[in-house]
Amino acid sequence: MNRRRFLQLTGTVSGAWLVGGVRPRSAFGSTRLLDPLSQPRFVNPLPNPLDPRLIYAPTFGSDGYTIGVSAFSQSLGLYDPEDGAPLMTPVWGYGGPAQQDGLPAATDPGRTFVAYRDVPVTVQWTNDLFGAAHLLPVDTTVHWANPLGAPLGDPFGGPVPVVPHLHGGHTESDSDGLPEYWWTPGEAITGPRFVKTSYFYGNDQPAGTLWYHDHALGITRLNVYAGLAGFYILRDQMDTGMPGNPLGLPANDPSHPGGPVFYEVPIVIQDRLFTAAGQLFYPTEPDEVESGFPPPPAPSALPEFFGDIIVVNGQAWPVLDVEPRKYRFRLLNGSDSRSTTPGLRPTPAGSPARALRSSSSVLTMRSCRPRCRSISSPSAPASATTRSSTSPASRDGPSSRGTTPVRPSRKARPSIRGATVSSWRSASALS
Ligand SMILES: [Cu+2]
Repeated sequence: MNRRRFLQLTGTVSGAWLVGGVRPRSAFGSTRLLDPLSQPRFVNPLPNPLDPRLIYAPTFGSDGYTIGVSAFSQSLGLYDPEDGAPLMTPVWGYGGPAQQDGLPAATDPGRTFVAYRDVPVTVQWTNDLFGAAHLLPVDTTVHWANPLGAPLGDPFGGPVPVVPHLHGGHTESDSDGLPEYWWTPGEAITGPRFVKTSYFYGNDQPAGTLWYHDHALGITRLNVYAGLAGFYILRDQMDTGMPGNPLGLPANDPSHPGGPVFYEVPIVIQDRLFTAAGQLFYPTEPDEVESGFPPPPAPSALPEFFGDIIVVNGQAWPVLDVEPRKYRFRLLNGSDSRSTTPGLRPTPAGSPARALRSSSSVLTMRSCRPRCRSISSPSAPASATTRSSTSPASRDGPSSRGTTPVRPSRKARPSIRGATVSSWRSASALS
């Protein structure tokens, strides 16, 4: 059996464990996790990363941005299995300094950069995680940023190092966010190859779908998992993103006379584990203890990670209202290890909620004819402090049994007659 085949098999097996709800208990200790079967599916509207309110606005000049990394809480579309109330999740995110339309400044995933070929942009990145320890268990026994130079295996309490990287970008080395270019809040401590915090992106490459994410040494997986990732869409004179573009691609038109229309939809798929209280959970795995040797320090890094709740554009198992027409999707696998074979298939007729619950679908599309009246995308990431009383779950009232998924009411949610995006398999990796 070659290595590739071995990885395929083991990846499939561990993925199946988690999706089926059977977990290797030893890995998670006594932590009570949120049961994926307790969560409603396909009720959270899918945010569109190209909604104008989710696109970064330049903050200085026409080509400059100031983007910070900060800690906050956000609704990822999870609900308390007991009473249906939305759960808030402490996350990290990227964000600009200004509030936009009352939406939070920082979001998970981060807002979208829309850049143009051969038009360079400058981003002043800041690390605003002042006073924060890491949200997740840091393995201090591996080669990592280790800002305090602590002895191997010592617990880590901060300060948190970050460094952003534009994935797929043709970027000058000093702005490429290599793993040893990190810095802590206020640039108090910097990595051994730190150069600067104002990054230059030349954009001298073909139009395409890029993404940006954290890249700090030895904790990239954790920082991305905490929320530090977002889209970077590069356009050119052919792929303008405007209605009537030379390629004839479906495009968005927020100022369409009949109301805004969104026919171009970036989609980032990420798998997560959550505690029963809605906190991000990342397992630890002590190495095997061989007799005669002292137990190794925990936590130690996992070879792979598979979450059992699928989050798409920052919302768990969302739904997208679509018209019977062509759409343009840009797909990004933002998971750690989970593989994805994107595909569209018709939603089974009948009771879609029940049929889809056990499927591998990550996103459902609900058809509306002839025109989607309310565009689902503007619902953006929920604010940090409010609990919406009009969320799909709470609108249906409390669920009587803890494990019963909260279903959308028939009145509020027309029956699903569309398509689903299914996932699993193939390969992804964070660079
Ligand atoms: Cu990358």
